[in-house]
Amino acid sequence: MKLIGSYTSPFVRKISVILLEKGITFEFINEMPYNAENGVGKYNPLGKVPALVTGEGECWYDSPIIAQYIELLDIAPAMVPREPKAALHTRQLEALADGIMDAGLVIVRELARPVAQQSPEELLRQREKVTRGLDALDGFVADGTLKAEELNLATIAVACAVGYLNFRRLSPGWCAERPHLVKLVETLFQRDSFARTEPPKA
Ligand SMILES: N[C@@H](CCC(=O)N[C@@H](CS)C(=O)NCC(=O)O)C(=O)O
Repeated sequence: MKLIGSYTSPFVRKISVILLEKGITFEFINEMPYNAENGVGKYNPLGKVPALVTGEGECWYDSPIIAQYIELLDIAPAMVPREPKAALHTRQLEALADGIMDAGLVIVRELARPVAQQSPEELLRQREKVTRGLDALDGFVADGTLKAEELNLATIAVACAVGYLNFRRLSPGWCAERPHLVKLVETLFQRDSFARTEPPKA
């Protein structure tokens, strides 16, 4: 199995963590999707990472689909509950975490533009998504919807989203008033799978 990805992508990290936790061996093909010369389009017409190529040559994207494909392999530990509605709840939490990653990515891209071309309105819009998303996640940990001691697709996605904000220093004070979320991500960050997929220091 080959995972096409970059070491800084939180979506790729989510998939890497799942594969490591399940003990599935894979080859990592490092591609930089934002570089002019990159081979990502061979695997995903949208030119985005991650993509997963199976031993049979099937190619899967994007990260929620890859996560679903991996669950089909039925290798423990299960990352999604079997009961359909509970599974949908888990996937919705994944979508929320992925949305925070998307907003973070837009902020990083916007800040990479010359200052005169940056849109303060767009930056604010995206920052509000991050803030509301983090508030919602903190509430979900507080009410027990998300549990720090549970390893599943939702908790992994949440830790990857927060890990990305930390890595890009996008929301430096996020932990000040979100103690429940802090506990969840600190628990996840202690796992070997997270240590092994930490984004490279700049
Ligand atoms: N919804 C996609 C998002 C993936 C994504 O945005 N990946 C970024 C890297 S973090 C990318 O490859 N961007 C390249 C581009 O947008 O051209 C997923 O979950 O896989």
